[in-house]
Order: sequence, then structure tokens, then C-alpha cells
Amino acid sequence: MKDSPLPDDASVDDGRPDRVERVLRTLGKSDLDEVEVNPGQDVGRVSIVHGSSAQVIWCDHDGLEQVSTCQYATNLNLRPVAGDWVALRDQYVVSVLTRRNALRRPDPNLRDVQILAANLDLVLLVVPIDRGLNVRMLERFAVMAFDSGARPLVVLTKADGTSDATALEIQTELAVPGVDILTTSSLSGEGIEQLRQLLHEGVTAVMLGASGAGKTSLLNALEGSDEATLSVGSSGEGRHATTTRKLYRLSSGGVLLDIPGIRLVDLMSGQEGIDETFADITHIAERCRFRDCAHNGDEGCAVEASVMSGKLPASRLKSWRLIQSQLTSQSRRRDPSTAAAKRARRKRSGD
Ligand SMILES: Nc1nc2c(ncn2[C@@H]2O[C@H](COP(=O)(O)OP(=O)(O)OP(=O)(O)O)[C@@H](O)[C@H]2O)c(=O)[nH]1
Ligand SMILES: [Mg+2]
Ligand SMILES: [Zn+2]
Repeated sequence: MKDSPLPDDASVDDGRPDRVERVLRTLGKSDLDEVEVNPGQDVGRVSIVHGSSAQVIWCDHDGLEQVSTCQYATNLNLRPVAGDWVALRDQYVVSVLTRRNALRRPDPNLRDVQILAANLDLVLLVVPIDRGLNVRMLERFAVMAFDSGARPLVVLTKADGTSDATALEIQTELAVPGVDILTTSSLSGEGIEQLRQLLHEGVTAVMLGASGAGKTSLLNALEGSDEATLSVGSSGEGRHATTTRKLYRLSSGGVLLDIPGIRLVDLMSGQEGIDETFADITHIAERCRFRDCAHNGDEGCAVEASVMSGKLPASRLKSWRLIQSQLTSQSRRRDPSTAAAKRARRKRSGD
């Protein structure tokens, strides 16, 4: 018997807030996610986006979990992506809640950015080692991961296909200093338990990697599921077995986003991710004479001096220059529209 004097129809604590919180936790809500919605609205998380609607797992008025395909309200503030927290009214998505971070890449037309997933704790850089390590690709993925603001973790896959995993782990450490590395095989099960332990309640992870890297196979190994995978061609790339971005809830309590492989590893315009991926160079560069030193024949360049003295591998500086020049040419390619706009403005103002 309750001894509360409150009338029956008042919003007494009927356990609903706890039930809602429990459902949201199973959807990967961490203490960093703020998922407050207005009265009369329900909260949910986007698991798949299809064109103009999204599959949302949400919590109903009784605190029970529901899965619905939800249309977007006409005045929706943002286009939802997998991993977004959303407010629903009558099963319409009425607002996308503030993202605490997001994984982005430039849109293929380079005019805009494409958001791949939102509200992430971990970005798993999924890199196969059965044909050696593609350092360039790893570096580019690391830049994307750092730019997202979530923690990167390298997951080396297909360890069963190499006899030299230790050497490849050392190469990985050199390519992305300071980033944790987990070596796995979906075939033998190596590393799968450790991965499972990382993906506990409150953790949202996304798998970032080339097509055929073994992302979906990791999901299947973790969950015993049977999502489609495809064999890898002679080029070492898969044929896009996964075609949609999808959020999975894991038995270990966390959630995992499987996304199609990224073929063209374009970079974001963010310098920050580059600075963090190349933390060794960033650190040495503090001693360069000029703050905007290009580490390329510049006077008083500490980075080049470190290469000369053997302290910094020349390959690191080469990688840094490559990424830096790609970044510059990308922003130039983006520029024409800006240049055209400037020309148009000048024309209009008659100068
Ligand atoms: N030997 C071996 N093969 C693996 C392993 N993991 C995946 N593969 C194979 O690699 C191929 C591609 O695996 P997927 O899991 O489909 O790769 P994906 O990264 O999801 O590819 P997309 O969905 O296209 O982005 C499949 O033929 C898998 O059987 C592994 O640990 N060992
Ligand atoms: Mg896949
Ligand atoms: Zn320099």
C-alpha cells in the first residue's frame, strides 16, 4: 500500500522514468547524451535512415520499447542519421536532438559534408592485415576518426591470414601513435571477446573501414548473427556487401553501427584530425621557427631536422605531406563555387 496522499491521476512516480531510462540505456545512451524532449513527445534513436523516413527505436508513453518507421515533420531541423536521438510526436520525427559528435566525410561532390553517424563513443578503424597494412588508408581513417571527436581504436582484422601480426601491429603503432590497437580474426575468434568487453552498456561504436575490411564479419562474430558479407576481389576491396548504415544492439550492452565501406578515402577539411594523427610531427613542429612551417625546405624546420637526425622516420613526414597536399587541393576544388559566388557578388555590386 502506498502512503502517498497524491490523487490517482497525478504524475506519481509509477516507475515510468526508470523504464524509459532502461530502454534508452539499451539504445546506447551514455551520461554524455542529453535526450530531453518536450511534454507530449517521445524519445528514440534512429537505427536506419531510408530516404525520407527513418526506422526509430523509441520508448512509448508506458515506457515500453517500440520500433517504427517514422516520417519526418515538414519543419524538421536536420536530416537524421543513424545514431541520432530524436523527438517523436505521433510517430513523426519532429526534431533531431543536439548531436554531441558526428563522423563526417566530404560529400562525393566535395561541395558539402556527409554525416555518416552521430553520438559516438568509439570509432573502430577496421583495417585488414591479411595482405599487409595499408598505412595510407589507416592514416586517412584516423584523421576522420579524430575529427569526429570520438575515441579512435584500431581493429586489425583477418589476423588468421598473416604469419606476421606482430610486425604489422608495430607498423600500426608507428602510423597512429597513441591509438589503442586490437588484433582480431572473425574466423578464429581472436580478439572478439576483448572487443565485446569494450562494447558494453552506454557505448556507441561505429565501424569505419574500406569495403571488404571485415566490418560486418566482426558484427557476426560478436553476435553470432548472419548479416550479409561478400568475398573480396583481387584488388583487395570488397563489393559493398553492406549498403545501408544500421545501428545494432549488442548482447554485450553496447550499440554498434555497421556502415558501408568507404572506397574513396577523402579527407575532411579539419586540420585537427591531422594534427592528432600526426601527434609526433605536431609535437616536434612546436620547435619550427615559423608557426605556419610547411616542413618542406623551410628555414629552421625542426621536423626536417628530426628526419635528418633519424629521430623521425622519413615515411611519417612523407605521409604528412601527402595528406596535407590532399587537403589543400580539396579546399581548392571546393573553392570554385565560392569564387563564382564572389564573382557574382562583384558583378551585382558593379565593381
Ligand atoms: N580469413 C578471414 N576472412 C575474413 C575475416 N573477416 C572477414 N573476412 C572475409 O572478408 C570478406 C569481406 O568481409 P565483410 O565482413 O563483408 O567486409 P565489410 O567490411 O563488411 O565490407 P562492406 O560491407 O562492403 O563495407 C568476406 O569474404 C569475409 O568472409 C577474417 O577474420 N578472416
Ligand atoms: Mg559490411
Ligand atoms: Zn617545420
